[in-house]
Amino acid sequence: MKKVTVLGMGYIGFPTGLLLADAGFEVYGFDIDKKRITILKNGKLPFEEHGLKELFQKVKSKKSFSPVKKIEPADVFIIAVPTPLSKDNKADLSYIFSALEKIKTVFQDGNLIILESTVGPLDCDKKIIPRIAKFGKKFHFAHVPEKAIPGNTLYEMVQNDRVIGGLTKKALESASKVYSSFVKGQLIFTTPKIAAVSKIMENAFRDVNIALANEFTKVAEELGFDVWEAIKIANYHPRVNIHQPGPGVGGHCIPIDPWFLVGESTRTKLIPLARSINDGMSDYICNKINNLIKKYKIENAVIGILGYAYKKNVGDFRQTPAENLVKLLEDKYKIMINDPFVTTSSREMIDLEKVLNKTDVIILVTDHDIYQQINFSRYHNIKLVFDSRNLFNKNNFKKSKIKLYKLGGSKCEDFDSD
Ligand code: SAJ
Repeated sequence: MKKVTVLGMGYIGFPTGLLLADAGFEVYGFDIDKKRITILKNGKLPFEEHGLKELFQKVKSKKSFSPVKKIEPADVFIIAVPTPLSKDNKADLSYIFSALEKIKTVFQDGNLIILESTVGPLDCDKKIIPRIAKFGKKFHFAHVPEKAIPGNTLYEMVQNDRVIGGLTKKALESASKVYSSFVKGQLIFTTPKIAAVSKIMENAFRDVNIALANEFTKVAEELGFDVWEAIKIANYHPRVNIHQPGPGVGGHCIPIDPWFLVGESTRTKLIPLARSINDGMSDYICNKINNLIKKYKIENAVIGILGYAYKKNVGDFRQTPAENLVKLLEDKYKIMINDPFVTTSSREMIDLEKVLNKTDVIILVTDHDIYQQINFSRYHNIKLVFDSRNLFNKNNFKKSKIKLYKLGGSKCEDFDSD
C-alpha cells in the first residue's frame, strides 16, 4: 500500500491528504471542483488552518502530494465529500455516490475504500457497501468518520483517537496501517455501523447539552439570576459539565448530524427538541433586541453585528447562527456586520472601527478574542451592547453611558460611575 487517492479537497480531505503525504504515502488529491485543483496546483491554500501552509510547503518539497483533475488509480481511496441533510432528515449520499462512480473507473481487485464523510447509521450497510460490491471486484471497506475541529484541524487529526469501522478483519488491518502513519491517538476498532452511530452520538451529545444551557438561559431571564455565574458554580460538581449558552449552534456537524438519527429512527424525542431549542435562539435574541430598543427609545436603530463566523477565532461561517439573526433583524433595521476572519461570504464585512462609529446597538454574536479589547467608551453613538457570549465586562465600558445586556443576565448593566 503506497498510493492513496483522496476524493474531496475540502476541510477534511485536503489536510488528511497532506498528513498522509508527509507520512510517506504517494498521495493524489482529487476534486470535482477544477478551480480548487488549479488553486492547489498553484501552491495556494483553499482555506486557512493552523500549520496548513507549512505542511503544504513540506510535502511540496517531498513531491509526495499531487492535486489531480482526473481520478488516479491507487491502493487506497479516501472519500471526504459533503453529506448535506436531505429533506427526510437523512444524509444526502449523492456526493458519495458520485465519488464511487469515479473510483469504479480505476478500481482494482483488493483496493481499500475508506469513507470519512459522516453518514447515517444504516447507510454503509444498506447503501454504500452494496454499491461497491456491484463493482464486481474484490474490495475492502472501512468507515473512519472525520474528527477534526475547524480552527485546530491538523492538531486534532494527529492527536485525537480515531474510530475505524472495518467491514472485515483485513479492512481493519489495512485502514489501521493508513491512520497509524500519522495518528498519535488510539485507533479504536469496530464495525462501520458503530463507527457511524458513535460519530452522530458525539454531536448529538454536544447539541443536547448546549440546548440545556440555552434553556437555563431563558429560565434565568425569567426568574432573574445570572446564568453564567450559576453554570460556573454548578460545574464545580465533579460530574457536571454544563455547556455554554449562546446565539445558537453552527458549523458543519453539530446542527446537522443529529438529524441523521431522527431520520432513521422513530424513537427520538430529545434530539429534535434540542435542535429546535438551539435553532430558536436567534428568534429569542431578536425579540430581546426589539424589546430593548423599544425600552430605551432608540429611534431608527442601526445595528452592528460583531462576529459572523459560527465560532470564535475562525473564518468558517457554515450554518452560522449569525445569518439567522441577521435575516430576522434586517427587515426592521439597518445592519452592519464585522468579522475580520470571514473573507468569502456574500454578506459585506465592514471594518470594525466603522461599525463601532456608525451604529446605535451592538450585538456580539461570535466571541473572537480581538473583540475583548474594545473600549466602548470611545463611541458615544452606541447606546446598547447585547453580549450573547458573556465576553464583555465592565472594563470594556469604563465611564460610559452605554447599557450592557448579557444574554442570560437578569438586567441591563450601567457603567456611568465606574
Ligand atoms: N457552542 C455553544 N456552546 C458550547 C459549545 C459550542 O453554543 O458550550 C456552539 C459554538 O459556538 C458553535 C457550535 O456550538 O456554534 C459548535 O461548535 P463546537 O466547537 O462545539 O464544534 P464544531 O462543530 O466546530 O466541531 C464538532 C466537534 N464535535 C464535538 O465536539 C462532539 C468536533 O470535535 C468534531 O470533529 C466536529 O464537530 C465533527 O467533525 O463532527
